[in-house]
Amino acid sequence: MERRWNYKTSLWVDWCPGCGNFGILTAIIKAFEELSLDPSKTVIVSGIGCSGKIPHFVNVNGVHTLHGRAIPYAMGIKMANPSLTVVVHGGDGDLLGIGAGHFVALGRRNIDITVIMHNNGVYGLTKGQASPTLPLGVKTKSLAKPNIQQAVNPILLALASGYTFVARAYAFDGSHLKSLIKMAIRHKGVAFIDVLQPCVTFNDVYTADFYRRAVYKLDDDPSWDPIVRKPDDAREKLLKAMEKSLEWGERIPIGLFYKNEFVPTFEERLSKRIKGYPELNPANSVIELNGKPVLTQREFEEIFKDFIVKANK
Ligand SMILES: Cc1ncc(C[n+]2csc(CCOP(=O)(O)OP(=O)(O)O)c2C)c(N)n1
Ligand code: SF4
Ligand SMILES: [Mg+2]
Repeated sequence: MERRWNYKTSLWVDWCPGCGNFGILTAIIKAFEELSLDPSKTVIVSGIGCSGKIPHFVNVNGVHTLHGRAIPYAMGIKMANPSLTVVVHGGDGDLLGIGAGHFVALGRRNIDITVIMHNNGVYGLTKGQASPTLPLGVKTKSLAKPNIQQAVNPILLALASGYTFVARAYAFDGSHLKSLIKMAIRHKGVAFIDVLQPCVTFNDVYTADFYRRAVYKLDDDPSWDPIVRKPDDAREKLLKAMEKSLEWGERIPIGLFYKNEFVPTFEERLSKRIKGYPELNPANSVIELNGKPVLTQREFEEIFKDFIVKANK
């Protein structure tokens, strides 16, 4: 019989009413439900920001770590225990400002985790400064003058860094976002979803009204086929995705830009160097002292009992 889990925690969700983060939270919970992910084998890792609060609201393992450092935590978790489903949630400041180096490194490694970016164009938690995705010359209400820096293009950066699944979604198109999250989690390799997320408090330019008018689905074009079906197609599909990623303004494409499962994952590359990996990994290795385990399972559970996630059924 299929197991049903309750993925909602009972904590009060303290985002501003109308925030796009609510759409992302609903979509991730629905995706987990439909994939029937075991909460004890699933981990959400976040940085600091309004977006970073999400692990508190989803009843799976969660790590709310440092600003910009969600990706290295997630990489460590996945490498130590490759059987886990690992999902990173980060803000645009978190992933593409302070954490940009880690974002690029993860693409190069192609570790089998999913990165979901809450892209609101601002540093929401710290009162609306321009984030790395706010275009040059745009003035949101908390900026004294128009933005003096150029924006980075998250889709283009992900493609150039080596991400093997790259998509964009809109926070208030819940069923579309949910299906992309499911595809991203199932994808073999590193997946990135850039989620356009209205910030009702600080971003009065990229509002829900603006996105409702601008976004269109790549899928609506029957000739759009972003999936690499044989290795030789990769270059052509990558170039097409890069070109498509430049479209921004009155019309903004959402959907899948690129998917390539022919690139070996980091786990596969590592297994060629480390005997027994990934079956034998730090999470299931016995740590011995003088031929005896340092901790038995019971002792371990006793020490860490406050941290063990028990799913509500
Ligand atoms: C090392 C470090 N630098 C700066 C901060 C201050 N800080 C906290 S959240 C944040 C930016 C949040 O913006 P974003 O990542 O886009 O997340 P959002 O709040 O928009 O979801 C900053 C600069 C911090 N907590 N730690
Ligand atoms: S400040 Fe913006 S991003 Fe943060 S909770 Fe409020 S609306 Fe959402
Ligand atoms: Mg932000």
